[in-house]
Amino acid sequence: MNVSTIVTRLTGLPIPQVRYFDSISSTNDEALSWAAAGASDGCLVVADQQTRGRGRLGRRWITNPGAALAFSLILHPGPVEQERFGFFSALGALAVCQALEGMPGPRPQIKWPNDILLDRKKVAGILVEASWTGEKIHSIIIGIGINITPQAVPPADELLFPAACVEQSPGKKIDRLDLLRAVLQALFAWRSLLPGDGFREAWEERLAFKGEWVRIEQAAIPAGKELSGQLIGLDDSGSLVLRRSSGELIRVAAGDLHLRPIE
Ligand code: BT5
Repeated sequence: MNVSTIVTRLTGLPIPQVRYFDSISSTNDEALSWAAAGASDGCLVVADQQTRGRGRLGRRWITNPGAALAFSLILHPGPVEQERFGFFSALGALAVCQALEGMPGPRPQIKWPNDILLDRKKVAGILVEASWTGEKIHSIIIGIGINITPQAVPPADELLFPAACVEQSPGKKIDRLDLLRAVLQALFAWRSLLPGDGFREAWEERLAFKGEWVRIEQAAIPAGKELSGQLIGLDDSGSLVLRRSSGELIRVAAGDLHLRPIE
C-alpha cells in the first residue's frame, strides 16, 4: 500500500485527501489531530500497522503489518447529523457488513453495537470518537479495523471474544483496497439515510444472535435489571431490545463513545 495507490483506488468517492502510514500508533489519534488542524469532511487516514491501535473503553486493537485494514474517516456532521451522533458506530458496522456481503464467504453479521462477525467470530471492529467545540460536534472520527489474513488474528488469550479474518478459508484472497473502497462507498451511501427506517432495518436485519438468549456485560443496563434476555431487535433509537424470561422487554443503550475536546 502507498498513498498514490490508495488515492487511485478511491477515485470518485468524496475523499479530498488521504494520509497513509506504514506504521502509526493509531489512525484515530492521527485523524483526531488532523481534524483539529483543519482536515475537511471525508479526509482519510490509512495505516498498514498500528502500534497502539485502540478499541473502546481503553481496550487494545491489534493491527499486524500486511495483514489487516486500519483506517479512520473524518466527518464534519451537518445540523441533522449532529442529532444522530449515536448512529455513527452502526453506520461503520453496516458499511463493513455490506462490503463483505459483496465478497464470497459466509454472511457477515453485526454483534451489537459495533463488532462485525463471520461465522460468529469477530473480524472487524469500529471505534467512533468525536471532538467538540462548545455544544457542537466539530468532527466525528469513524475508525475501522478489519482482519484480512490469518496473521491479523491475535492469539486467543488476548481476546475477549473469538476472532477470525475475512480470508478464513484456505486459498481465499481479498484485495485490501477493494474492500476499503467497498466499505467507504457503502458508508457514504448510508450516511445520507441516517437513521431513517431503511437504515435501522438494514442494521437490524444483520444483527447477530437474533432470537437467541444473550447476556449483556455493559454498565448501561438500568440498575436492578438482569443482564440477560432473548435478543429481539432494535428500537428506533438503536437501543438493543431484549425479552427477559418474565416476558418484560428491556432496552439497552450503547453509549460507549469517547469524547475529546479541541484545544
Ligand atoms: C473495537 O473495540 O472493536 C474497535 C476497534 C477499532 C479499531 C480501529 S483500527 C482503525 C482505528 N484506529 C484505532 O486506533 N482504532 C480504530 P472493542 O469492541 O472495545 O474491542 C476490543 C477488543 O477486541 C480487545 O479487547 C480484544 O479482545 C479484541 N481485539 C483486539 N484486536 C483484535 C483483532 N485484530 N481482531 C479481533 N479482535 C481483536
